[in-house]
Amino acid sequence: EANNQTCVILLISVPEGRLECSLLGKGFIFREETDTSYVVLSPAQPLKLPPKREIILFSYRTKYYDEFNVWQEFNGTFSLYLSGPGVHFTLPKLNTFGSHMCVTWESKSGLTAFWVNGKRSLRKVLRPGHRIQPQGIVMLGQDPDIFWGSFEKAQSFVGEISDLYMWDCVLSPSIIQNVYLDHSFLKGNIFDWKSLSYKCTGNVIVPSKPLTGM
Ligand SMILES: *[C@@H]1O[C@H](CO)[C@@H](O)[C@H](O)[C@H]1NC(C)=O
Ligand SMILES: [Ca+2]
Repeated sequence: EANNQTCVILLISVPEGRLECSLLGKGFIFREETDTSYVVLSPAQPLKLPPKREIILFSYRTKYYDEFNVWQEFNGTFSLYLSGPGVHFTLPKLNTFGSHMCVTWESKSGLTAFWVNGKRSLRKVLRPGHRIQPQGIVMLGQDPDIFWGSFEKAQSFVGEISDLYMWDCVLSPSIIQNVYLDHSFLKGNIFDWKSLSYKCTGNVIVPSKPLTGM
């Protein structure tokens, strides 16, 4: 509870407004389970993309729907949900030395795959023909059950997220492997870690020095 109080004080003392600077070599560190810490990301263009608890990995929510949410479930499977329906994948565990995860979904066919450290899962079909709606909020760290709020501590992310990229098309397998292997690829046209616009709320650390050895 004392920590929560500190968070509130921190919140007040943090100047309003978005930070926009290069995150290259840095990451957002979520230090503890909270229902107050999150990072809101501002896309470079509108989003219109064709342990023993649930963990939200990525959430994009519009007013009434969880448009595009990536979860690690209670049972350890990984899921992508698009405004309701979801598909589930059994994948290698995320590990403490860092894992590279990529999710691809193609609107027309609904083909969905998860990639972990450059290897692709089998593909499944999710909502062929569905369209993701614009004007939502992308959030790391919390799962909003309403627009911009109603978080649950038990679903929060604890750990470190870095190198987030998003494109409005499905990248070829060789490009996805290059993202993992040597970081030489096209700029993310929705999110690009090298020029990300974001705003942290609560207890989220952005180290000032680049991480080494990653
Ligand atoms: C894991 O949990 C999800 C979400 O509750 C469920 O849909 C899926 O069938 C489960 N998978 C296994 C292998 O138990
Ligand atoms: Ca929730």
